[in-house]
Amino acid sequence: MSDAVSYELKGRIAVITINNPPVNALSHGVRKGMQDAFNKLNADPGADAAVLVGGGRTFIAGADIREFGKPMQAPGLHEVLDQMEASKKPIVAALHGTALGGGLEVALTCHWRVGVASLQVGLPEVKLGLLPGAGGTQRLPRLVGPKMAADMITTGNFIGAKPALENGVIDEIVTDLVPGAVAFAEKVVAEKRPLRKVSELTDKVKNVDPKFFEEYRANLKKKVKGFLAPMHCLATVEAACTLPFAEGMKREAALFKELHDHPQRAAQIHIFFAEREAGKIPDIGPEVKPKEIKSAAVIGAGTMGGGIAMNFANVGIPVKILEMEQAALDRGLAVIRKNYETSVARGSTTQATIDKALSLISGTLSYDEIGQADIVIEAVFENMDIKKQVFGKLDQVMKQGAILASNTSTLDIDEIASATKRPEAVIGTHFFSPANVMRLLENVRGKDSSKETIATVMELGKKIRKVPALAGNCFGFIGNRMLHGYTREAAELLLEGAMPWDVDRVIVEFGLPMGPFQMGDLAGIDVGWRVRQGKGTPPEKHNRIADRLYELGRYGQKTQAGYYKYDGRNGTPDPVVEKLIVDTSAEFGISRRKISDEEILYRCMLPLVNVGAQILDEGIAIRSSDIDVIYVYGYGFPAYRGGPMFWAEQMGLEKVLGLIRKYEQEHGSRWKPAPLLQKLVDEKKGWAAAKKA
Ligand code: T1G
Repeated sequence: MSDAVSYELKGRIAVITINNPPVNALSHGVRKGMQDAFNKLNADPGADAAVLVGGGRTFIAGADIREFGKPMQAPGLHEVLDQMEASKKPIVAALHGTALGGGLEVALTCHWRVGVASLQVGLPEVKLGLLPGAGGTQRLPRLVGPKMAADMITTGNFIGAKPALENGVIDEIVTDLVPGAVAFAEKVVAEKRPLRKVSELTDKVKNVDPKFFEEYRANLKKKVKGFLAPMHCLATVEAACTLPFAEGMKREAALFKELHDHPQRAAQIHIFFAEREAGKIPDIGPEVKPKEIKSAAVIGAGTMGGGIAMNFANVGIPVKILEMEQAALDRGLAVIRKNYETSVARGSTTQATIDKALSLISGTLSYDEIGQADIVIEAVFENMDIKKQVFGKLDQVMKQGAILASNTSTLDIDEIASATKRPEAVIGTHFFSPANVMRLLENVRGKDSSKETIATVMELGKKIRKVPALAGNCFGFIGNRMLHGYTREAAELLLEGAMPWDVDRVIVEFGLPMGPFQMGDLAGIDVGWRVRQGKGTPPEKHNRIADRLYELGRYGQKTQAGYYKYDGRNGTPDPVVEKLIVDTSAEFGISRRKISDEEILYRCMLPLVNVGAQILDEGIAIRSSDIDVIYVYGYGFPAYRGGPMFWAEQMGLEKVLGLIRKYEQEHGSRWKPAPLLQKLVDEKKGWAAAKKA
């Protein structure tokens, strides 16, 4: 047998074990080993049945994602599955950990399935821009019916052992996996049960009302937002309910190929691996042990403080929120309770779950009551003096060994740390609003942040179900520093001829949840104005329109007027703003021109890439894929475009540089290309070549 697959008899049951750590992906070696094992089973007079099990922490977690886009080596998965289904001897899948994608498809091809209580099963291919391509779309509906199959396949969400048992995905929950599965197989043999092939089941897929798919498709259309895969997934489930199995399999294969060959697949797989890569810090090895965070404190019960506290409570970590006044504390705790109640009302969580979380959140007005927390996160007003005061106080009250973190979104971590005698324990933990929802955690290392402090907040990020990425210390770190170029160009485009609703339409069509002016109206035009005042620099031409809106008291959604006029949250173009913009151009002697959608897109997106290249060159970002993770999980950049750096590389860095040079000629030095971009183009290399050692 091959190293990846072993075959061992337990009594008259052959136990076939997959060993391909870390997640037993269906690599070529595993497929070949399975083929050999099942050949051996059917030729083995000493075996009446087989149990298929995964070695280590999980059953098969899918096809080997690294093999996509490369020529597939034989045997292919279909060949192995056909061989398994044709087996003359019963095969029982023994499931633990996460049986996902091709792994669940292998299990669905077995004649029976048992699992342990902690099992998770799912078909998450849609998250990779794909669909289940090994029969999952035809077999799962035959077990659970079209509704549940469509829900699981179009979302990629996992289900636990209990719903899996209740819906027939597994036949039994066993306490001890292999002995339980062997006993189940022996029962099947003893009872001479006929081999049950899921592909032959029809009850749940016949006479399905076509209206079901019409309605499901209409609802799904509202949710997919530019992602191609979900609709293809639904079409395959429909095929399972309208075509014979073999025809349905052909439909699945055809739709799978369409997705496999589409650029979205490469982009979403890039983000899958980028998310995992972002957690690895080159100069921090496994010898650096993260501290365990068993308790937390948050300074400030505002929008960010409240959201940050919820993250800790949601994973069972008690958190204490400190405020200066009782009224502010009460307000903050009330907002948290309301957010939880909204989630229950929406059905995204249960009353029991939020009761537990709320029981872990408490408030205080005294610094003395937070000193024993393992980590404290400061989320007060974005002002250096206030932050240094807070950190000076934290330095006095926090126990030695505690992590002192700041949720600052732009300010200098080293200067904040200078207010303490323990800069090694100070670090930035930049959450994104709403902090209990947005998945990104941009951690910011200061020059004195210790490796242990960094390792701790990177590990914590995963624990509170965020996607952690590490940035170096500079104004605005990675995300906000890049954003400046994007918003600057958007403002310039208004002076030159575009309207806010033109720019926002192009950006939303590109795949972001909103454009820069809708974002400005949501964040508050007054907030932007105050930040500019705070800088104390002379007013700039490109901010004139925003300053005018501020002077007119148009702060955005909160005043029901900003770049748009509002009816609740619904913004519509406003002739008042149109006139204000045209007048401002005239004031600067700018003759307005028609600006193409393509120019709008490039003028807004390419500053992200150019500044991204500069950030990479400075080592503020460890790798370009970290920048992609930050933009996808923090700024709503569509995952099906892979993030700004991946998008640029797909477009071709030479073309990108050409466009930047063109805009430099037309609009001046703010478009000066990053030297790294020039260097990579000269050397005909990609971002990977820029990675610091
Ligand atoms: N292929 C290759 N590598 C994989 C992998 C896979 N399927 N799954 C995980 N890894 C690597 C991962 O990159 C990381 O590597 C390490 O394993 C640990 O992963 C035909 C088309 C299983 C829930 O989409 O969701 O089947 O960084 O850090 O947090 O229909 O991994 O250590 O070098 O994520 O404990 C469908 C993908 C494939 C599941 C474990 N399957 N994996 O989470 O560990 S498409 C999936 C996950 C398919 C068929 C189709 C998670 C996990 P490294 P990790 P984790």
